[in-house]
Amino acid sequence: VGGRDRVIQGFGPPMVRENRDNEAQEQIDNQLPRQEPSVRQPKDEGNEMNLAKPRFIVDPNDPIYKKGDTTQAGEGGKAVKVDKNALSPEEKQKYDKGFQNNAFNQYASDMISIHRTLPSNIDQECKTEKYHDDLPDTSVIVCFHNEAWSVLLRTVHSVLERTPDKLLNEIVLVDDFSDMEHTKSPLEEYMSQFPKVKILRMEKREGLIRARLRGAAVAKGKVLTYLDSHCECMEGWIEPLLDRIKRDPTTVVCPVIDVIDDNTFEYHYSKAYFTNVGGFDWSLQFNWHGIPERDRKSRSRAIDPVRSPTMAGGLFSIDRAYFEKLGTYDPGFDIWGGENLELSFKIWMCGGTLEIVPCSHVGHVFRKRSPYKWRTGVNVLKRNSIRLAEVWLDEYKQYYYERINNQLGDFGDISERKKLRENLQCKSFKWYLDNIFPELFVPGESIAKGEIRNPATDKCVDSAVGEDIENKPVGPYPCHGQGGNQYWMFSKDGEIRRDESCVDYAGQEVMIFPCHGMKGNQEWRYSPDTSRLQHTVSQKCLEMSKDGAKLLMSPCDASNQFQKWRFKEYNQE
Ligand code: UD2
Ligand code: MN
Repeated sequence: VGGRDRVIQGFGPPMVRENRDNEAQEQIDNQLPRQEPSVRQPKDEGNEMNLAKPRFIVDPNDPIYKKGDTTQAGEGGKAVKVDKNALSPEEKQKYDKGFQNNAFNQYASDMISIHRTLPSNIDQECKTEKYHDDLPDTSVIVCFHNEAWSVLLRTVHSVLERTPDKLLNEIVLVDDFSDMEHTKSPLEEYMSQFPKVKILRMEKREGLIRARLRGAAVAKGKVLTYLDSHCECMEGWIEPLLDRIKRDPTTVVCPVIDVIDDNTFEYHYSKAYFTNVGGFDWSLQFNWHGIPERDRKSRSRAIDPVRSPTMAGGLFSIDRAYFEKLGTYDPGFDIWGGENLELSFKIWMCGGTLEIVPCSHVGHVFRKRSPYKWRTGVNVLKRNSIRLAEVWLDEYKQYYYERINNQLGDFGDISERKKLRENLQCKSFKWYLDNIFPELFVPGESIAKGEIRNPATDKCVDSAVGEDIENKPVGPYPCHGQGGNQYWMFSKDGEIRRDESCVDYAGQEVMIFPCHGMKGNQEWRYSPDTSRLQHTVSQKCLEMSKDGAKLLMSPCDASNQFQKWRFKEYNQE
């Protein structure tokens, strides 16, 4: 593997050309293909390295290349607010295009220096923390598919400028078959100034998981550190991570991922006290939650590393040999998703530890949508998740399959991955749930599950759940039999829930609210004989409006067919 990879080292000596070559620079600005200048000498085999002098590098007038101007937009991690309506029609177009191409505000990013400073109000205790003085070095691997120029460069510079030289072995930029022009020769020329930066090109679109594997295959550092291509590392980000690995190479560590606003590029530093850890739900989606009670108790300081059941996926450091021992990632994972849980489960189940280190901070631009193309005709994320469930979830995989209505489709061959788990002699998923993530609600403990149907109208209780969904009314929707937003669990405590979200009635509308476990407005009673769903506190019953458009709460009435509900599956005890 990796033999055909083209690792492109910077060609020629580091050289920064200060004089603006207008023509070349304009081409970069417009992201047009670069043309050979007519005066260029014919290629001389064997001597090409010396002839190919960078023609473009830095335009001192372009704000992104400025350094040390504390009055510049975005310095100190501050927000850059662009009033779109005040822009000229041309600029407005640029602004819109930036958002379209990236799903973040490229226009704002292009006003900010790629060397910008970040907030200085960091946790006091982190400033005096001491680390091992013989830390291992790291390769920083950044995979990208069509990343914006200023954003990609800011990622690289934040690593170059904030990682002690002896700890940074190299930066490997893995280009996952981008087609934006600036990712081609301009990127090569620019990076040629920095001998530590290598560019590895994929010959076809691999997706981020295989791209990461190819990066790992060429990396030379003792530790591998992965970052997304829209990050900014804070001063002192790497030492706390490497320190944990130095102490125990089976410890895998994540920095605190600070939010860089997708619109203003404001950097939100998150204090140690607010550190969250990673979890997941039975749709196999990653989520964040507070540090569980038992871990809070065992920690003496907020800045102490904290164990995390899962990782978000994009930003972490791992001992290279340990990553290999764990069988890296499933190379059958395509494009995006699932790999973070695969690695997380594997680390815990096969004897390692996964931690978040509150003194290490890296910002990441969180986006609301994915700006790039996925594969057509296949649900990549679902396929990845099924591979993951088959190999690591044991009998618990059924809970995920119920969510996707048992429609597995073709998920490819997983025999190699099963063999890997066997060879590593990993513990069971039950062990993982009992010991590492006991907070997780397990559907098996519920009395009823599946869709909740009103037979008179064939409509089902339907709602999306999740952090952004709170306080939205629950609606009726024609039953679709696909699980998803119509999949509910009726818990022993009388909750109608999906993962951490509960159906809640506080006297107004029936809403989705985070489960609080205190019964109250989230307690319901159901009897398969009456088929009624009665809210304990208000004594009212859930009712479908006559036109089937709304869910109501009404006085219970045994003869009312609009108050009858059927769970797909009811477990008589
Ligand atoms: C999160 C992770 C991301 C990854 C993903 C699940 C964080 C902050 N981010 O999604 O790293 O674990 O969950 O898979 O934890 N890319 C490619 N080729 C592709 C698609 C993406 O190289 O085909 C690159 C992309 O340019 C980016 C990285 O992979 O640098 C992650 O993609 P994303 O930023 O769209 O994912 P994100 O942050 O929503
Ligand atoms: Mn990302």
